[in-house]
Amino acid sequence: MEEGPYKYMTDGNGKVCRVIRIGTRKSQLARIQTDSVGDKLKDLYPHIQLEIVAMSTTGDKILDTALSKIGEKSLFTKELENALERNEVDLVVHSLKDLPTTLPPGFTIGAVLKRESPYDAVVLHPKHAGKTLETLADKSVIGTSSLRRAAQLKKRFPHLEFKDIRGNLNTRLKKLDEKDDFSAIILAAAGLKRMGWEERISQVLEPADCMYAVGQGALAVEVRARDADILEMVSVLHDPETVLRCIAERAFLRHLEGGCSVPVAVHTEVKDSQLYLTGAVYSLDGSDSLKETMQTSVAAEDKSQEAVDEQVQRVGVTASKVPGGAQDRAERLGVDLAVLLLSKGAKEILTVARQLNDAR
Ligand code: DPM
Repeated sequence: MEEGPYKYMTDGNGKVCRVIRIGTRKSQLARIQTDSVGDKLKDLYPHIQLEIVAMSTTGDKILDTALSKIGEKSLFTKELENALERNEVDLVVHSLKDLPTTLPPGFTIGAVLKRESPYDAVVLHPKHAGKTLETLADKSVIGTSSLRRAAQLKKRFPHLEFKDIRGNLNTRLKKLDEKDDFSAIILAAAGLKRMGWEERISQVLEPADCMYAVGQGALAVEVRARDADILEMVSVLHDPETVLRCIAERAFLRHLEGGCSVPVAVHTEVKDSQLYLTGAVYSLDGSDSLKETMQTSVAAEDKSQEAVDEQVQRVGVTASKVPGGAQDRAERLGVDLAVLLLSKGAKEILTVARQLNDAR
């Protein structure tokens, strides 16, 4: 048997095989997301042994504070990364939108899976069935602790009020249904679908009402950057179009120096080999905002012209099977759009938003 920090097991035929351990948060959504990636790996590699290791993270423990107020950037990821570092797990499944745009050294995103709906959805208190944000009564209270959602929706629906709501999806739906505090809550459509609660979606928000968060709706697999075997194994899970969109979105957010605590929103689309990125920043009440769109070609280029460097990470993502030139252009697009918004005053808007949010 090979020496090393890994765990091995003997299968029914006396053959020694490596056990692949997947780390996950304990919430039901995290378990569902992890199982779906585990099932895909099982289909692709029927001989591997999978083991799921569940743990709590800071983000799961601090339930009474809005996410945007807890200074820590890697709220949902730190404990899982510690376990990766100590070889207690070999890969970790996250919602891409919870992963900081700069990962700690030694880690990389080895797969970004095909994106589900990236849009936000309205879930109504049952007594308001049939209503929309537009038709809810004046001063109806909407639950969200996302500065991004609140900023856009305050501007668009000035008759509504917005209050923080925390906890995992189960807790939030319970708070909505069993109390009278909220008329509706806003959640990512992708999470609701994965939980099997699609029928609770009464309205999917159009980009004109609410643009989504960077990486929203996509799952990411984080691994040790030096673990070539695991990187190779998970690399087949990459969805090329999702990878290019998310590299552009993450490059945009990183260059703006935004985290999960600033009102930044995006929209991306690939059409006829063109990648379109719309990005926006908002003041907390949405009254001040900047929004621009740029595009770039993501056509697969002539191989001979392409500098192949399999080790390059772009905004934390390693995707050696996706054309490197297209990845470079996607990253450049995100940076260029951020530069454009910064030249128009994005920094001032975000600085004020951060200060006001900290003072809340
Ligand atoms: C981040 C935000 C939220 C999560 C901020 C934002 C929502 C917080 C809130 C960065 N992470 O979106 O502007 O509403 O108080 C989260 C969810 C999912 C991943 C739940 C949700 C599931 C969807 C996905 C929490 N992270 O947004 O409804 O995989 O993208």
